[in-house]
Amino acid sequence: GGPTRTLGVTPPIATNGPTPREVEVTHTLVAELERQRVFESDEESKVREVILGKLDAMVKDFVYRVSISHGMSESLARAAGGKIFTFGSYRLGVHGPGSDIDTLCVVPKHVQREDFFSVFEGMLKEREEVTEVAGVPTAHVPLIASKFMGVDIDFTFARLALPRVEDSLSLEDDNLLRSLDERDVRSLGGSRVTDGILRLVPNIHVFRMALRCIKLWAQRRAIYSNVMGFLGGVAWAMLTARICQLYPNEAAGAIVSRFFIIFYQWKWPQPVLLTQIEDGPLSVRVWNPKLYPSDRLHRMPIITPAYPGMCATHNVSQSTQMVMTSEFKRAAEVVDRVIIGKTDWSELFAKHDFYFKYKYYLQVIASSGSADLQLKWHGTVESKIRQLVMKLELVPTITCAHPFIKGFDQVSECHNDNEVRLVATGDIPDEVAQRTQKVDALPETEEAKQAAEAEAAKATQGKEGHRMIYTTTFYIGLSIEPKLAGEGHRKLDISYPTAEFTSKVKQWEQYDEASMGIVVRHIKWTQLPAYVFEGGENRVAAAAASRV
Ligand code: 3AT
Ligand code: MN
Ligand code: MN
Repeated sequence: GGPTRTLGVTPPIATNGPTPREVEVTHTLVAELERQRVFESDEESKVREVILGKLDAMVKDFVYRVSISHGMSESLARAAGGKIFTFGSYRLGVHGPGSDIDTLCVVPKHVQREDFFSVFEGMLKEREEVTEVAGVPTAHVPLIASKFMGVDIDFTFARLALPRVEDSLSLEDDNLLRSLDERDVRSLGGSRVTDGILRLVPNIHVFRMALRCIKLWAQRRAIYSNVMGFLGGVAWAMLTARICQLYPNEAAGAIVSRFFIIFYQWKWPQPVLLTQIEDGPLSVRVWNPKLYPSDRLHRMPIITPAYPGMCATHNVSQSTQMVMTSEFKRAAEVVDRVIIGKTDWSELFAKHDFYFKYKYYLQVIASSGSADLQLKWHGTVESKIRQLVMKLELVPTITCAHPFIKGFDQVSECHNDNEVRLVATGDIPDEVAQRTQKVDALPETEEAKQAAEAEAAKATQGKEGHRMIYTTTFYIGLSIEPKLAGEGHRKLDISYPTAEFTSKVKQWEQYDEASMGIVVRHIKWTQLPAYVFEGGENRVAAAAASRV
């Protein structure tokens, strides 16, 4: 072929192709990913294509209907167009069998956001293929979540300053952002960033396979979560893309190996960039640590490649950075052994050992009296855990405050006030434990909410003082500085960060003292409840198994 186009902010490190061994380990990697069921079947991908065809027609019909209601002629209303774009894992080509499809409905300027949440949402509800519809117009990125032919679909919306949206429209041009509403700019961001990443990798197939590996590894090692201060899907994709740029002709197995070595040694806070950060037509700020002190606080900056360039990792703290760095190191060592034939890829994807690692854990228990309330309370508390972690990092004896990526939801049938109090503080008596169940999903739709309410009413009906109490428990592992020789008992004092945190979450506008609880307490490893060792094994059996 001709000269290869250089992608990225530096020239590549090496332009050679893979060695025979690198080709071989790439084959075994693909086989392992298949065994781990990360790919969907051909039939499933056909269904997604059919769905997208139908959705694109629906968006055009939506624009047509709104145009007609504005008194436009039949032909002008048809010409107004409308187009559906995708972003997220489906657009990147790294989605699994259960992934949703993230879509962006782009419409001309006479179609309003209100029309989207009335007309379009109404059209969805009328479709026989649709089983769930839930509009969230007030979210940071407003969306309609739905299920279409059994597949979860997220619809976001952007209104352009154009009279028509044609099928040939590309969202690449920064000038499209001119004179748009802030929410439209944000909604366009998801799609523009994903497309930017795809444009900036030298070989899309290699990038996809490597990213599938990195995503599975990060999920298994419990470091895939933007909210908790680790990295989310977009950040993992950008890191993978950067390694692809540095080794443009390598195979996926080799990309994965370089990925761990390079990011273990990366000189943070040097940012990871896929392209130079550019200025653009808006007055919004672009990431710039020289100009903005708050940007200097980012520990592992990974900058999005579409204008306005932003840091996708502003949630990373000292502790989560430490955890990720040690995971890069472990992974680099495992992959070294894969390459010399001393182990196989499955070891890379071994489950995390979070619940074996620490002597002490913090439990953050959020409780309330209804499933509906608990969904919001769970989210509110979850979004503040990061702040608790950062406060804990300031305690002199704590060297690392490691948050687990998800909370555990449960519901307990309580028979009196004392039981309610015990459940809310995490001291569930055996008797109540027998009336406690894991909650797989708190209700997000009106139907699910009513079903949960009906079930709770059935369990407590006519029984004086009986109530269903919902809890979500988050865990933070604590590394404590070892005692110095001759030093007496070291007391761990977390009262200040804990008090700060509880008062912060209680500032939530919907907080209500009477119906919601928030408790932080520390426990020893031996006090961890059985449910954290998912898979039914008890602590002792799980510990024994992890030592094999
Ligand atoms: P899945 O395969 O769907 O699990 P994904 O990377 O597609 O992986 P999501 O569907 O959750 O993950 O998110 C798709 C994109 O939507 C990623 C990001 O650009 C945007 N996004 C997700 N969550 C939020 C959020 N809370 N706020 C703003 N943007 C978000
Ligand atoms: Mn998705
Ligand atoms: Mn989604």
